[in-house]
Amino acid sequence: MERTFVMVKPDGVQRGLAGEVILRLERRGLKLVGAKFMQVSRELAETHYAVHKGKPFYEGLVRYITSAPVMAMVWEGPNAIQAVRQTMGATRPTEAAPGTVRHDFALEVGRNLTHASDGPETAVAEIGLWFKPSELVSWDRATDDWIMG
Ligand code: DAT
Ligand code: MG
Repeated sequence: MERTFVMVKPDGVQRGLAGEVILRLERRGLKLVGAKFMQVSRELAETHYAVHKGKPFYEGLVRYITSAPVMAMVWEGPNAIQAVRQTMGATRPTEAAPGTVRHDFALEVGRNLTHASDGPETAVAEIGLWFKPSELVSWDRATDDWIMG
């Protein structure tokens, strides 16, 4: 079973779309194993986006992500990383497929609503950065057998 880090960014929270994002991941069959509503510190933002340091959009990205609260989450399921990235859509909302969160609710890359880990290594690193092990809950869901064969 795979886990991935997902965040509803400040624009998503401000626009009342946190529930919409959760709804879509729940309906997909993914299982929530951790969540916290929080204000992101500059230090955490810089660590999370370290790979983008030096790029022209980096400063704006850090300012955006620290500008207001976010909903940080960990979701679990078979191929969770790929499934969540697919549900969120392409980084640029105008390139995201219809039916994806970024297509359906966003217009600009700098306000693209969500973050999701992009691979197994980044998922492990991001989950460890944002959550303590004790903040993650392994639980049996009554519908698991109907979602996973
Ligand atoms: P993703 O969030 O789809 O994993 P990414 O890791 O390439 O995309 O970039 C992280 C975030 O940085 C992205 O969600 C929005 C912002 N970003 C990326 N490219 C950008 C650009 N050319 N201009 C402005 N913001 C950008
Ligand atoms: Mg990324």
